[in-house]
Amino acid sequence: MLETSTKQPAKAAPTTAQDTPKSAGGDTDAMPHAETDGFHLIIDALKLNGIDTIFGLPGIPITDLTRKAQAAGMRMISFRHEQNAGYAASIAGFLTQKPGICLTVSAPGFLNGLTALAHATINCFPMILISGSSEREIVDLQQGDYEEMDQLAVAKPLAKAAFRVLHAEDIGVGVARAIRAAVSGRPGGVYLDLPAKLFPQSMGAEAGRKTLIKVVDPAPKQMPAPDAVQRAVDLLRSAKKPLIILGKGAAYAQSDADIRALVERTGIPYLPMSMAKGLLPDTHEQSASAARSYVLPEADVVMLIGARLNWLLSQGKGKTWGAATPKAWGGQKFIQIDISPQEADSNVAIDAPVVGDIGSCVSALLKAIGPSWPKPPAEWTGAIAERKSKNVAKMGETLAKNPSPMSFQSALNVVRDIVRQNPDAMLVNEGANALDFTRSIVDMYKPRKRIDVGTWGIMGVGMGYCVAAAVVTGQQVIAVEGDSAFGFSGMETETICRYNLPVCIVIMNNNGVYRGDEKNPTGGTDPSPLVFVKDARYEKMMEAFGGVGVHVTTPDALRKAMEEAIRSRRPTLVNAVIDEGGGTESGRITSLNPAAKKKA
Ligand code: ADP
Ligand code: TZD
Ligand code: MG
Repeated sequence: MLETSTKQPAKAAPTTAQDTPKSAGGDTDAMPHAETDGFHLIIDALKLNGIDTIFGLPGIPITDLTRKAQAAGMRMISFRHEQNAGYAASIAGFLTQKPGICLTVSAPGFLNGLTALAHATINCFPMILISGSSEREIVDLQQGDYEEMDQLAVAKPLAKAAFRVLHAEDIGVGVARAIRAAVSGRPGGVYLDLPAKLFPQSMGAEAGRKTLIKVVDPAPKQMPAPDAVQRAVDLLRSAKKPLIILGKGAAYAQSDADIRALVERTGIPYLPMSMAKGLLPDTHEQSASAARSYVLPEADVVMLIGARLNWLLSQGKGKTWGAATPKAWGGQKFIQIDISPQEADSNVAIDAPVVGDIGSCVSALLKAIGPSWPKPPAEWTGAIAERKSKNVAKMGETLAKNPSPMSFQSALNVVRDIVRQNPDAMLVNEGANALDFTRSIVDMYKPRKRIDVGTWGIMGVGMGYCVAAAVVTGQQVIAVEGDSAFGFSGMETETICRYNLPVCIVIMNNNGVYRGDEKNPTGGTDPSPLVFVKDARYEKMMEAFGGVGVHVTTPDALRKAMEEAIRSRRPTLVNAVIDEGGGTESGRITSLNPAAKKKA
């Protein structure tokens, strides 16, 4: 695809709007006068840069852009709501290191996509939100255009960068700048504003082709300074109880072999953050996941690789880290490997910041460490192993139980087996209890297979992630969804069926948010704000669109349904009925939930 667009002149514009191209990839809409226009220049600029997929939703002024993109051989994945298209683009960026593209209409479509753009920026995923916009002069004078909004200004605070293109001859530069901004340094979300008047602007095809830019080295390597590497190695050498924490930045970097070599050569116990699970198999003997609450307060030197000390790590302070009070430092020394020089010291002092891309940093560390490195003291690794085996045995007991109705654990025990048997499958996960139990019970075996609620802990990423994971990787997708979480993007089951994607959604249906047994304290007829229709038959949604729906109440039935879904690769929704009293409020983050002093 890339080849074609570099060798051929930009495609010519159709003479009329009805001149819809009939087949993909050809020059069926070519015009005799070798002209091109905004529509084609955008498509050619994306293709020239190896971008072959767009996630979006058509309408004025980008309807023809979606048609022409498909006609030009791009994969145009059309959603039912822009937020889901945006989440798909964001995770496509994470999985491929190329910016995921989301295409929307103006004002409301743009705003729907904007949540996902902010999500991409917060999670350090490369993404470009491309939105059509209304007429500049009407918008700027606020004269009331169709879907009027100053989108560029709205996007700026939530994006890593934001650009607007007014003239066809600037499209090449606009797309190039957007790509560079999205993937270089710390990746993030970029907004590209394309006013309606840009699309039909025409120019000579040859002149248009010359305005396009093929971005050279979009994410340049950033080598760490030798003295920063030495400082980190010296600190690591001094440690009696070292610990490595792998974050989703490490997963993004695709330096899997070197990261594994660093962990194994040093023999240091490691903890994967949720989306770094599988970077080394969760069954690895150095994994300290099953002893997390022991290793965090006990460690003396902690090396963070592509993980921030944000709320997910209790800001590096407080009880989690062994300190007496919530704001106090636990006494650990930190090494932090990150591409952003501003990340260090954001929460606690970082003694050895190593700034650079993870690939270059880890390979520099491996060199500095040399072939032989003294293993950490046996008291440390032994104490961890002891806690691990106790906790693993305890978990084994819980997983072996077979209560009726099913518990989260008895259902997830099945998912755990299925993922072990299908290590290449992608696992999408959202919810509260449905998230926390899955993260701890379901082991991952390969890098970048687990994608979840991310830095914000948001609901709604589910179906968008499923679509992108299937489209981008071609692998089977398994989604473990809370019933509330699923509802945020449930309509995209139609999208999954329409594109016939190998997605198996398992809803942990406990009738509500956190649990399904809450009552209205007044005794009135309105239900509690936390519960849904009892025994909702979500599987019928999938059936409505031609997919497979299964209602299960036992682990055996769940196993059978999942095995069949994977065998057939058909879109499947398994509605797994879970004990409605089995969850905890806010899952594992109850501590962040303000509690009233006065009981109602
Ligand atoms: P987690 O939620 O898994 O703890 P975070 O999203 O908090 O991970 O942290 C990811 C970190 O990784 C960010 O600080 C980001 O700057 C960094 N990062 C992302 N990509 C790279 C890369 N290629 N090289 C170095 N650091 C990176
Ligand atoms: N809205 C958004 C966008 N993100 C959120 N995180 C929330 C609301 C609040 N919230 C959570 O933090 S978890 C959750 C909500 C609404 C749903 C939990 O219910 P569930 O999972 O059915 O998905 P469990 O298994 O019942 O706990
Ligand atoms: Mg629920």
